[in-house]
Amino acid sequence: MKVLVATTNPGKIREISDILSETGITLVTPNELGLALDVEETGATFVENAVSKAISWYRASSLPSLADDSGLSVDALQGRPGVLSARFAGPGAGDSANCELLLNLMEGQKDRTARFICVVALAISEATVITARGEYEGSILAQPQGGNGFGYDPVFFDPASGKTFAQLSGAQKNERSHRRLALMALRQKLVTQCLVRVP
Ligand code: ITT
Repeated sequence: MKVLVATTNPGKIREISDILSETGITLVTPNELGLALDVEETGATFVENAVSKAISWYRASSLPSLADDSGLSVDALQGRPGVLSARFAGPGAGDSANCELLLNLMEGQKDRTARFICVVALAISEATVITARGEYEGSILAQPQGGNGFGYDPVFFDPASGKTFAQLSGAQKNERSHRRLALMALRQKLVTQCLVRVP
């Protein structure tokens, strides 16, 4: 099955490609097709945004399109930044500005529990979109640590490894992340519906 990785985020493309490399799914990137698309994210939920991105890229490419809408949900901030994670510090804000704003808001907070959430949506036609969700719980540090990954990885402490996601190698993060859990759940749905074979 040939699938378009329907995202403009290079960190996501890298992780999705690595995680799915062990499946029978062949991925193509927007760059490889010479496609560029800016899908406005107006949904109130990860599912709404993921489905809307998957359908938009499907329309543009006529290929099965796999979108990812994801973000960080912080308990002490009532789930923020949530669906606004990419633009928490304003439109066009970069990863370090977003992390800095988060750390400022978390100053003095005792409850530092947070979870990464990822919803993947695979559009296989205009009318058929399969979704799956993954969540991974950790906590927010007071200072960034580590240089790997992207987004909020430097401030997200993973209790299982005792490190931030940015201190893990790509392979270590991909062994357990919210993105892996979502993609494996999606793969299971595809296998159940006989859309892919287990290699
Ligand atoms: P596309 O819409 O093109 O896929 P995007 O980066 O705008 O790219 P989202 O709207 O889903 O995607 O926002 C996701 C943001 O959530 C991302 O920019 C990070 O700030 C954060 N995020 C998601 N997954 C993450 C991860 O694994 N590690 C760190 N931060 C993550």
